[in-house]
Amino acid sequence: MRPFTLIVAPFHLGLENVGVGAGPTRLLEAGADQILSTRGMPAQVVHMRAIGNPVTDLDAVTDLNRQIRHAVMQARDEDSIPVTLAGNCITCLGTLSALDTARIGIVWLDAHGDFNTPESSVTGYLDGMALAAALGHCHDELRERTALDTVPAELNTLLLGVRDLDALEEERLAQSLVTVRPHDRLGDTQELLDALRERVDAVYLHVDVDFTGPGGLPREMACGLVDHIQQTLPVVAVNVTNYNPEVDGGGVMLGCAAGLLGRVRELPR
Ligand SMILES: [Mn+2]
Repeated sequence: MRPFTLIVAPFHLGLENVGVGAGPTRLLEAGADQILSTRGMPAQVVHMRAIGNPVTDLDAVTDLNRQIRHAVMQARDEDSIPVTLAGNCITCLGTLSALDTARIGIVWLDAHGDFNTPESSVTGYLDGMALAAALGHCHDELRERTALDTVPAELNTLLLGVRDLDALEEERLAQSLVTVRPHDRLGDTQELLDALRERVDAVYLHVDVDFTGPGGLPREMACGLVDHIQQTLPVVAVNVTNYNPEVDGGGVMLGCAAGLLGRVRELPR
């Protein structure tokens, strides 16, 4: 059994422990390291540091992604499985830059497409461009500064669980080779995973927790989906993002996020 390294990145853009940046800390308080224990030993926890006086949000994001890249590489050197708790989905760049992206696929669970570019985005929100940036559609400087040199293949990317796409974003996805399945059309997931297994050695699993919970995929189905992914393909790294404890009064989303982490516990070895 391989141990887990829990990489804790409690930031929303440049802000520490604010909004979705508070999610990683809350999950750690809820026992994320215990949930990811191996043979009774909790996961090793590695804390990402705040950047001092970032000039721009992109500087802060770049600094954090470089730290995540280093932590993911170190975990893999130690034959440990890196699981990153982060506020923002754009942290995918840090994790992916530490992996052999020519040989891995991406399974991206999200209520949103994260496939906007600065040109298509209505809001300009960076996280709405995270997958597009990872696949080489925008923010080249972020990828370059994180040393994500080999852009993963669109063809080897599954975007599952979406229910809220912008019109232009939907067009962009339709013109891409990314496979998209809305939350209510996940019936052929196993076939998609089987086909992906023929093309890649392993996958990066990106879990934006907003794909489950109220309005999204029911928690048990979400956990079952994570199980299916891991039963079909080796998962080399996981990011769990976008949990905002400030808008989770009843703790419903905390339960969902902790439940999903518990299923990562069942990674095949
Ligand atoms: Mn999302």
